[in-house]
Amino acid sequence: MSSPLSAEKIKNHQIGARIGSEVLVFDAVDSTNELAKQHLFQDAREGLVLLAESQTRGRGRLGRSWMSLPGMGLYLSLILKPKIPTRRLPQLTLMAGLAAALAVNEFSVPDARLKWPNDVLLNGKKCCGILCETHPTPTGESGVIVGIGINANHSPADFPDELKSSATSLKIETGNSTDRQDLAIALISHLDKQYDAFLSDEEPTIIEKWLENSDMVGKKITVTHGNTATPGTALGLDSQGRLLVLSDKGEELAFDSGEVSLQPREWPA
Ligand code: BT5
Repeated sequence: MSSPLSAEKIKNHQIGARIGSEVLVFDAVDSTNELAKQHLFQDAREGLVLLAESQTRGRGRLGRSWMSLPGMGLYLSLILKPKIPTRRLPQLTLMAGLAAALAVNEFSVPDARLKWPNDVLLNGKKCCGILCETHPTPTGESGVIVGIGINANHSPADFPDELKSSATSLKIETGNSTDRQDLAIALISHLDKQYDAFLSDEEPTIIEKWLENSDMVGKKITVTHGNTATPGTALGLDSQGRLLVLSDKGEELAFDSGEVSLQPREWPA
């Protein structure tokens, strides 16, 4: 377990002009995304970052949970109020994943790879997940809570059996402990840069940057959406950030959400 996070120390780095202009650190919370939502409803400023030492009800997508052991990982939420067309909102998950992968890369060899839509992998296992949630603000703008969980100092024994084959941490992959304070500073700094670029760049740029940090294209995958599993080959992302797949039946499909499995498939021939 590394030393406790300090909002003062993080702010002293003067990392982000926008993201990280205000940083709050909590001990145990239910979910940093839930806490961020309360701050959003009280009209908190864009760029507010909330961090917690642990979460009792850390959440993933679709009601799933995020294991958030005390002092082992980074549990961060930030508030954005982007003035962008609604169609671009899903690209914020890609922007946050890119920033998280670049932050992880500062502490890791091999490089982190992105898996659509919201995972950061090390050696094919998940070390980080992103959860973006959109809410209206009291002033009528659209507010986005970006939640990021990164596994830093977990040992294999810290993961329950059901996560042992799919989850990993920086420590497991590199053999080194990571100072979570430094990881938080790197993450906030990359988020600030990538968010600025996202707002000012031409629309396809985020897609190109995301793809440069992913190995998915050309891979055999299975996309599960609702109750339907579609085996096929990943072709890339379209300009909105949807996953393009050539199904094994020869159809070209675009997914705006879903689960992707990269593992070798065991389908009947
Ligand atoms: C995610 O959901 O990957 C989004 C995770 C976001 C967590 C952050 S932490 C700060 C902020 N506050 C919150 O309450 N949440 C955010 P999803 O793609 O649905 O993946 C969830 C699945 O990942 C679970 O069902 C497990 O299978 C697996 N999982 C749970 N905890 C994990 C962990 N610590 N490391 C790796 N995999 C995990």
